[in-house]
Amino acid sequence: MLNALWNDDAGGFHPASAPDFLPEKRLKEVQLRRLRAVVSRAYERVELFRTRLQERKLTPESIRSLEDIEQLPFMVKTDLRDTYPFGLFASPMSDIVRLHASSGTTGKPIVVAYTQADVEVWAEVMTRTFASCGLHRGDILQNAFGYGLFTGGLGAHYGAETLGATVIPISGGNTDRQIMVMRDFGVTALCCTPSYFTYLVERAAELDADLRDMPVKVGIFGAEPWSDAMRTRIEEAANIKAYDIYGLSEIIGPGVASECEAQNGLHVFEDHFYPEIIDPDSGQVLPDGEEGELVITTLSKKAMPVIRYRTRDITRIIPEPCTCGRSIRRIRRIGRRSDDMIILRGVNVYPSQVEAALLAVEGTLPHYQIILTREQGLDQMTVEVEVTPEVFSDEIRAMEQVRSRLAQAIERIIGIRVTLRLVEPRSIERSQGKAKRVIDRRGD
Ligand code: DLL
Repeated sequence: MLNALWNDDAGGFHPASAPDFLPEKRLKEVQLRRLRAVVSRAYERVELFRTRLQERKLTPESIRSLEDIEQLPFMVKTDLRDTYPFGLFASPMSDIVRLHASSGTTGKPIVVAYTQADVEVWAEVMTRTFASCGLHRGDILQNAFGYGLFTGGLGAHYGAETLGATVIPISGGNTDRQIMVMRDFGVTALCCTPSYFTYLVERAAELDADLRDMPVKVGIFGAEPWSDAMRTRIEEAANIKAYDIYGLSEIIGPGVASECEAQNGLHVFEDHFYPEIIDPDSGQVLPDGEEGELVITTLSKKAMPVIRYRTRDITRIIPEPCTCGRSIRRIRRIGRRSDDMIILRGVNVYPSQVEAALLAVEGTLPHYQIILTREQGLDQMTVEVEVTPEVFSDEIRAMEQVRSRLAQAIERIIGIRVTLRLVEPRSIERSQGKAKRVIDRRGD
């Protein structure tokens, strides 16, 4: 399978031979066959799934067409918490070669498992990810996703090695060393969270190093939302092409979907991950093109099949074909989750909207935080944003200009005015992985 992905003569990824380029009819056949197999496996081996199907008087034989998936119950994050640590495993521990865990915000983590076959599928979808971001053998990839229980580091590692690229497994953190390695090892591509990359750029400048003078040409970013405005900032600051990749631990880790050279939506590797978009309130499946919650079914996972998993990520399927020629479906970039909505004076606000507004204004830096408080029963939002040293050290006038532009930009996007606090560079804590953009003090 992997050999089919690699074509030395073509200098890299060979779209026509990849399984996700199967003609639609053939792809649907593969999806149905795999769906039936995964449903049977979960029914036979996972009690929670079997009980839920029995309650609905369903059996694996009820799945006769792809549309029949809509009869199956959803899975949610609490299912993983309630069965902590191993309750959803469909393989004996002797067949499981890897465990990862995701910490989440409260209490116990969720644990996910992989058989050898699962690890191979993961390497394959990550190979496709890197290939569609333009990487090939000969590239030197600095992998600054965290290695450890987080899926980012090892997920990216195996994919890049399988592609034939040279991987530097530096993991997250130790930023000065990252910059030295990037320069001295001739790094051509780097992957990490977008927020960590903005810190790398900043720290490089402090060390009198400019990423624009280095051979790095591609950045592969994911694991947290980042706006198009953030992408523009990143691409300009480092003179790279910045790609968005998406995934989640419950499904496999990174490698569920990836942008291609068109940078216009993420292709879902739908021979392994079957996407649906639902109305988050009614649970009804929505037609392609409509925005809703992304639900994913793993079609080939052995150790921990996950069926109709409600990701909470909001997106839509893009019905039009992609200019890159790949026939697999795309989703819009994920700007928000259904659970990160803030209700402010009756208006729904998402942190990503605030980011887009902030970064559209000159004089701001890509470091900000949203602080939520509750006063007399009403939610209040304060946006803290760093401004450039020039703005900060200038007379009050420059600050006031930026403040008024920011207030207008935010009001234009979310419809209301918020409290703004302009702070000096380096006042907001830098993250080495996922940035903490929202500080919720409403319960304090
Ligand atoms: O973040 C896996 C990953 C690693 C993806 C490296 C990409 C790169 P979790 O820690 O389980 O897994 O977090 C998954 O992060 O449900 C989204 O809400 C968010 N997320 C991941 N990628 C993106 C992205 C990894 N490109 C959760 N854009 C998901 C927006 C993203 N949000």
